[in-house]
Order: sequence, then structure tokens, then C-alpha cells
Amino acid sequence: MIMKSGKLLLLLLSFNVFYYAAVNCAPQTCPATKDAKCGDSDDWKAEFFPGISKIKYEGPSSKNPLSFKWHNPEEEILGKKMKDWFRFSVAFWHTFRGTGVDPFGAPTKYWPWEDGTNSLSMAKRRMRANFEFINKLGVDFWCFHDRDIAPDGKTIEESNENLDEVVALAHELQRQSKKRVLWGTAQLFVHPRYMHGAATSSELAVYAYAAAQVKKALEVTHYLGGENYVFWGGREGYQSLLNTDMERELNHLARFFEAAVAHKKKIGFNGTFLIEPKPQEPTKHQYDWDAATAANFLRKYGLIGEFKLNIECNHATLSGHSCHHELETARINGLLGNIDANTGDPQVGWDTNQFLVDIQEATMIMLSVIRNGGIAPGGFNFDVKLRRESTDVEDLFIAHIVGMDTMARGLRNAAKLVEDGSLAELVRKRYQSFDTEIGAQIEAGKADFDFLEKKVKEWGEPKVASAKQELAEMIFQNAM
Ligand code: XUL
Ligand code: CO
Repeated sequence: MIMKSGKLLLLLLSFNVFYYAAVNCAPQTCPATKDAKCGDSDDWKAEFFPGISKIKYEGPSSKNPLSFKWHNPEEEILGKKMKDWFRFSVAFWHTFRGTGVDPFGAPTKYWPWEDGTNSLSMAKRRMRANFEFINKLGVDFWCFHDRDIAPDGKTIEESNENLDEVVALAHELQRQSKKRVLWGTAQLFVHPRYMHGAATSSELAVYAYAAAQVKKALEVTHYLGGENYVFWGGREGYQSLLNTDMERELNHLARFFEAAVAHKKKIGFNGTFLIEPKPQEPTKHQYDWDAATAANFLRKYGLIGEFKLNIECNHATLSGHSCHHELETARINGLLGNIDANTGDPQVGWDTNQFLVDIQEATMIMLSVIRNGGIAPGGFNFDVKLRRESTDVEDLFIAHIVGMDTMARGLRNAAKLVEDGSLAELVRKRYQSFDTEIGAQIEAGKADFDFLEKKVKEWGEPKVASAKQELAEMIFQNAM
């Protein structure tokens, strides 16, 4: 599903329009200042989701769309509760700021609680809706960008004050509901000041602005007890190498991360820093292309112990890999930190951010998570949006339920594969020639070329066994 070049323009357009609309959703009638007179009530007396009660596990035979068929949070699988394998999280930006806008059409979603403003009062009302949603859905976590949850002000001081006010409410709602922040992040890609990038901007004042914004986002994530903090370099990349000093930009990015690590230590934030790789969109080439590129960057700049990776499945396929490949690359480098659980469309080929409903893909994902011994303090964040044509409030629930049930089926299948052991045995057997004295010598780096040449002369032509791919596929299929 590598992006076809003819689609580049469309996806760049769609990305921009999506994010602008996500922030300025519906007709904007109210300025985002603290003393604005319009939209000045965050009251919402009724429930936000009337008629929807707490989603329960009813088992695979249930026909109720508002129930879990496979995700049974308290059930133990391989010695861990299902909810602890996943640590599911709702992404505030898609669920509460997504409007269904696309490059050709206006928003399609006008949730009843939205008053058409980007006011502070609306931000607070929306935050209450978020907590009712995650309570009813039964997930323990949520994720946010600073500018999703509170309106941008005219100055950084005003933006920070807006953020503080909404964060104070979120803090109280978290206290009441015992919900937690999986990760926070700074939105460093919507505002025009970030058009050349944030930490990799050619403008020093923009680098500084981004630093100030991340400083604040880190502080509020810490205040909310966030367990991780994400850096997604949406505009950290280039459109043309002809006008770009790539080496200098990458050096700046490393300095920025070093300063973020220093600030993290200064404020006593113990959450994990996560880099979220993505190859393209919105820029032509993003510096955190994929897991291997991000790992190499971290190693080069001596940052490897300070960061892990947030693997997003749709980003994986954009970079020409499977999600399983990206998860395994992160895992074997000790960098698997979090999963942005979503998928793309195999025919469309860009970042469509769909709910992942492919049980086989979910099984492969969960095989990696099991091999990793779980993913905490990371989790599964639904960086996922409803289709433009899905416009009922209940669709928000149904979409998350099917996403959670799919991962739950993946976990159950992967556990079957692990317990059965034949897949692991097939892999073990493939490499059994190395389970020998000479194999141990090679793996310990004690077999030089002279020694190996002597052995070849002694042994003659090697016998090469079958890879047994179809048998592996058969075993995998049988667990579905
Ligand atoms: C964009 C994306 C972001 C990050 C957070 O493709 O995935 O939503 O997860 O900035
Ligand atoms: Co993401």
C-alpha cells in the first residue's frame, strides 16, 4: 500500500483541510479569548450520550451493537487481564474534533453538544462529553494535543491560560472517574507559523516557539499524570532538498529532543517519551520515516535510552511495511512503547485512519505485544476517525467497540498460537543448525572466516531445508 504519487496532492490537501477543520469545527462565531461573550456557557444539563449506558461484555452470540462480543476487560489471557494487555485510549482529536470534512466537502458531523464556536466554554463542555464517552465505553485512558482541548490564544500567554483552564477541569474529571492520560502531545503542525516545520524550521523564532509550546504541553501532561508523551513530527521534514539543509535540520531536531529530555528531568516527569514514525503527509518526506530510521536517529544522537516508539499501523503501511514489521523492528530494538491502533485502506493508500477490523492483522499485532511482555506504560490509542458518512452519535461507540473487539480477537488468537507452540517450534527448527557448538561460536562472534572456510571444505555443499511458509500460514489460519 505504498502511496501512489498521483495521490500526493490530494492527501496533502486532505490533511491540511482535516486539521484546520478539526480545530475550527463548524462555523466559527466566537473568538477564542477568555472574555468572549458568545458561547459563554459550558453547561450541558442532559447527558451527552442519552440512551447509551455502560457498554458491557455480552459474548460472541450477542446481536446488540452496543456490547462487546470479544473484549471482556477482566478476563485473564496468558496471566494478564485483557484490559491490561491493551490499556485502550480514546484520541480526543478524532473523536471530539473530527468533523468529517474532506477536500471536496463541508463537515458532516454536528454533534448535539457543539455550539459552533471554538470558545473556552465549548472546550470545557467538550471535555465533559469526553469523560462521559470514555466512562460509558469503559476505557481507562485518553490522549490529546494541547490545541485540541483548548483554543489557541492571540499570544502564548493567552494560549497557556486557555489550556490551564481546560486542564484544571480535566484534572477534576479524571479524579472523579479514575481515568488517566495515556499520552499528551503538542500540536506543532496546524498553525501557519509551523509551515516550514517546528524543531526543523528554518526560522529560529519558530524553533523557540515550538520549544515553549512543548514545555507547556509537557507540564500539563505531567500535571494530568500522563504516562507517556508523544513527538509526532508532522512537519519535521522537507518538500524539496534543493532549498533544504537536511543535516542542519536533523541536528536541530536532536538539540530539541535533548532540551525536551532536560525539561522532563527538571519537572520530574517520569513518563516515556515516544517518537511516532510516519514517512509522509503532510510533508513529502518526514525525518521519522519508519521505526528503523527513527532508531538510527536516536542512536546517532545518543538519545536511544530516552525515547521509545509509538507505532501507528496506518503509518507503517504508508512507509511500505506491515504494522507487524514495524512492531517487530521496534521490539527487537527495545523500543516498542505504544501503538496507535488504526489501519489504512488497501486501495486508497494514504492515512485514512480507519478502525482496524482485520482479525488476522490484529493477531499479528498481538503476537508482537505478547513477545514484548505487554506494552505498559504504553497502550493502544485509537488514533482513528469515523468515516465522513457515519454521522450518528452512536457510531462513535460502535466504531470503538468493533476496534476493541477486533484487538480482543487478535489477543485470543495470538494466545492460542503461543499456547499451542507449533508456530514457535517451526521457527525454532528453521534455525536449529545454529543450536550447535559451531553455531554458538558464530553467535558469540568467535568464528572467523579462516575457521569457516575450513569447515566448508570439510562439509562440502550444504543441505538446505524448506522454509515451510505455507505450513506456518496453515498453523496461523487454524488459530483464527
Ligand atoms: C498523524 C498522527 C497524529 C499523532 C499525534 O498522522 O498520527 O495524530 O498521533 O500528533
Ligand atoms: Co498517531
